[in-house]
Amino acid sequence: MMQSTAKAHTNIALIKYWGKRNETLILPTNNSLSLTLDGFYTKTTVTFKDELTEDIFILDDEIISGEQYRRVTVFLDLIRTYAGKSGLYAEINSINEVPTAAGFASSASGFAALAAAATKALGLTLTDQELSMLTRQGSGSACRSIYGGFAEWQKGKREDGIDSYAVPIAPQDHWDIRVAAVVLDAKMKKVSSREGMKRTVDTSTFFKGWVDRIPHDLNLIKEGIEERDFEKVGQVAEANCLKMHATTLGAIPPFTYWHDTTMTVMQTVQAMRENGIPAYFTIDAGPNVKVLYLPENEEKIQETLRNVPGVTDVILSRSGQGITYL
Ligand code: 2P0
Repeated sequence: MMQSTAKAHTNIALIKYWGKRNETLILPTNNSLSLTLDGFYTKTTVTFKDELTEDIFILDDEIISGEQYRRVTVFLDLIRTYAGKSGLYAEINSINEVPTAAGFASSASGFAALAAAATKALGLTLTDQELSMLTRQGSGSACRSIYGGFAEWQKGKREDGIDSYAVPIAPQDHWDIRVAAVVLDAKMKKVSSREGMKRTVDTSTFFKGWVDRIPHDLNLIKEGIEERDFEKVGQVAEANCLKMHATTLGAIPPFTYWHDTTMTVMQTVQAMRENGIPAYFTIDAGPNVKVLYLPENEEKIQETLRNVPGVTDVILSRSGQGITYL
């Protein structure tokens, strides 16, 4: 039977992907670097069946239609073409263990699990780089979820995108660094990351400054990861996040993902540092905050963050594994 099940974990970017140079192929303007998280994953079974006349996508026991369905079938078309199996449709059954409230993009673990299961079901044997390159075309950040631990998405130079994929930087067991996802009670009008990064590339006065500084941040953070230097990694990650968010303020029209509680959590993290507890924040395209910390400070970090007014939950995670087949 042409069936396979794969599990992929989501990842948090410490050097952010923010800007595309090609929207169709999903080619980025800058390299990014992330930590895969063990707490959040998607498990997907893909079954290709001769009798199907279209794909069926079931997510958490619900049949999906609309834009979410379209993105999945367009991505499967790409894999079918790659495998020379056009006209062969699949049932896709996914379970998401990524709480949407935590503000993690389930698209990262979702497209990574889908790419892995679909290619395996079609009998393709791909290298991790080939799988990452394919996965990228489903959702950019997903190409980093092929690997456990730390991974870097190399933007590549080619127009056809075959040199744009993620590579492993350090495995899951390299370093027990942890992430607290701080969930806020923040109801905001959403600017999707796709729309937000496009507006920034097209209009933000600060975009050039963002791109220019990436090589510097990447070099430093890679040194920090290798040396397991928490301060170095934390400082670079926090500063990189602030620069990414600064670009949105220079866009036309300007926008921000921050809520007043976002600011309060950021200040709480900085205050913890002043009190001798090392912790650093990073924020994606939403109001929630992710806090980097070391195991010995877990209790204090969790308690402090839970006590911030407007914080509804704190979800802890460790370094996670890459793609696994079940
Ligand atoms: C990241 N984000 O590096 C950055 C930081 C959001 C902020 O990747 O359009 O869902 O599917 O390639 O991967 C979110 O963007 O966007 C994202 P597409 P994606 O994690």
